[in-house]
Amino acid sequence: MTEKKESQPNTNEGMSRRSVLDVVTKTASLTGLAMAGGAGIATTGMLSATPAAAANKANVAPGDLDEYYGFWSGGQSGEVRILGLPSMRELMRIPVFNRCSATGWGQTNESKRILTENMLDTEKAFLADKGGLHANGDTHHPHMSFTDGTYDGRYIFVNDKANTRVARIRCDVMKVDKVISVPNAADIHGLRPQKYPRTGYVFANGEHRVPLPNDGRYLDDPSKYHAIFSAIDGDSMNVAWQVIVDGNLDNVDADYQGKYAIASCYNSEEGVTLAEMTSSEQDWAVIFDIKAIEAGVKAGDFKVFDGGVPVLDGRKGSKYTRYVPISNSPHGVNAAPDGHHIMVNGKLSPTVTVLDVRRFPDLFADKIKPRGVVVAEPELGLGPLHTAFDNKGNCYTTLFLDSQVAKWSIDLAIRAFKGEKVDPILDKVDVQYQPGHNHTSMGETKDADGKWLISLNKFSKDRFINVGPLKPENEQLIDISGDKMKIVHDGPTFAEPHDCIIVHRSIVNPAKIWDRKDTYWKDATALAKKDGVDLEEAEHVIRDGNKVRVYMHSVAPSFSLPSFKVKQGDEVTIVITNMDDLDDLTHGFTLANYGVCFEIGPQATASVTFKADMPGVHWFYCQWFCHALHMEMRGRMLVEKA
Ligand code: K7E
Ligand code: CUA
Repeated sequence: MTEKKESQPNTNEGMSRRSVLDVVTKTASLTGLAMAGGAGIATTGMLSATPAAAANKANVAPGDLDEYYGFWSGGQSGEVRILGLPSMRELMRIPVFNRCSATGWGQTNESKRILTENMLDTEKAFLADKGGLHANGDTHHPHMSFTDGTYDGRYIFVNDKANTRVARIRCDVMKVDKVISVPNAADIHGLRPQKYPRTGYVFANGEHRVPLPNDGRYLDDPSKYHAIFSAIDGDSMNVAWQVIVDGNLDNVDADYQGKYAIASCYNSEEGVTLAEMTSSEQDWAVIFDIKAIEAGVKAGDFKVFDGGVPVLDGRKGSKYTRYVPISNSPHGVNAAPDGHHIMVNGKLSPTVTVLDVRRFPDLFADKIKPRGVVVAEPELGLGPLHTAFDNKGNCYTTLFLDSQVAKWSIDLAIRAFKGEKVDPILDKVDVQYQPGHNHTSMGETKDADGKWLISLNKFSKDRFINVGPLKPENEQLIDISGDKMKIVHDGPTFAEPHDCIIVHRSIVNPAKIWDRKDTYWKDATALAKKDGVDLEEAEHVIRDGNKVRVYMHSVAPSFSLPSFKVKQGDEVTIVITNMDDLDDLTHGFTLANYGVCFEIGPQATASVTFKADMPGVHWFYCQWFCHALHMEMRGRMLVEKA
């Protein structure tokens, strides 16, 4: 079956025979629907174009493979999801800041190490009586590592706004390998990797201003409150340096030259209440001069607060930053694939402000005024939040309040800004409803391909059968290959995919099975070595005082130990190695009534440690359907009464 999938062509030619048939059937059925459904549907705009032809392009038939990987943030669910595009099929969930009942993320020793090894001391102390782990996370911005301005397939980075963390996902196994807590900053929101020459830095915005140091001494002294911009080294996942800025930091992007990062800032008032925060007409975008900051670090021009990180002063007047006034409360920041233009989305202003990075050197040399880097400011509609790009110099901006996406031309917008009587807006499409982020296929790289746009809409309202007061969000796939945008698919999703990226599948090459040499389970390997156990042949119970280590391997449909004994009160560590090496042969280990449950991928080792405080016989079983005798893949733990 695997062989067959592998040989499936993934080109448009490969689908074309089926496509021809599909056009015929879809045209017939949608014409029927339009007649029966009446005017209510037509007002959505979905049927205004030729939906059959468009819908056909998004159709990926059973057995066919998608052309793109979508990496979706899971918002308050704390995870990252993998979708296939254009089918919009959800392929996998990667637990990140959440805990996962299926895979044991947050329970296995391997995941606990990753989740705790880079915690701050204050955080560790805070969590000590709460099981040592955060219970939640809030992912917003998943972004892939770059090399030379385009995705390189190594990592996905994602922020946790809820607990001020940044995580890294290894794209070879699609598992998190690093989680760090960012010191000094509060509530990481905007996050973007350096595009050139490579990632390099991962820029992370601490959104909320907090006292620095935030040790309980200050509440109402605004001069003590700061927002912190962080540059994380994407290779080591250490925070390389931080910069104090004025205002609240919102979103961020990097240029295509590797010289600047640009963040949107709201709350130039530096207020702490809503009325205070929105009273001013002008906020700003802050531009960071990376080389100058690196030189400042070298020269020792910083202070150190928590975490041993150099913190530079980038407030107004600093040589490390420049502040470009932008109308009230800008939000998304998006670098265009032309390599020169940076879009700052107005949110409370109906405009997108276009900055030209080629003018930044003059700005830092004080040869031009801050607004001198603005080359266009088209008025697009109400509530512009984020902008995506095609490969033809066009932009696609979400209009939250208008529930629309506006397509506009960078060139026309620049000409209009110079006074020419041209309208930069090329098209608008209604989306259902209230879009936040959007994203185009490869659109945040120099390889933007202009094929697909996804609009991540915050409300679905009437688009799906009602599931109660809490409704899914609605993610709409839009065909942007022609002059007019065409919505071709509605996809409900659970709270709350803020953002996503769409990556061509040729860039992502995950492994089919684990490599036994992987260091993911390095602690288990070290433990086994100490105990003189070969993980691949393991069927051992080793007692060390009141600590018991149980080593097993699994080959479908059995664990190497049919039963083992421990004593009540023992601290038990179970280490299991899955010796099956077939694609898609995952086992699981559930220890009934002990709350123990985890995944063991083919050729992987996974382990868990718990206290055997409940006497009796407890069955353990494989919870990943693996074999015709999967139900029989089980054994017993006897906990002898103390
Ligand atoms: Cu606009 Cu957190 Cu990227 Cu939500 S953020 S929309
Ligand atoms: Cu092994 Cu189910």
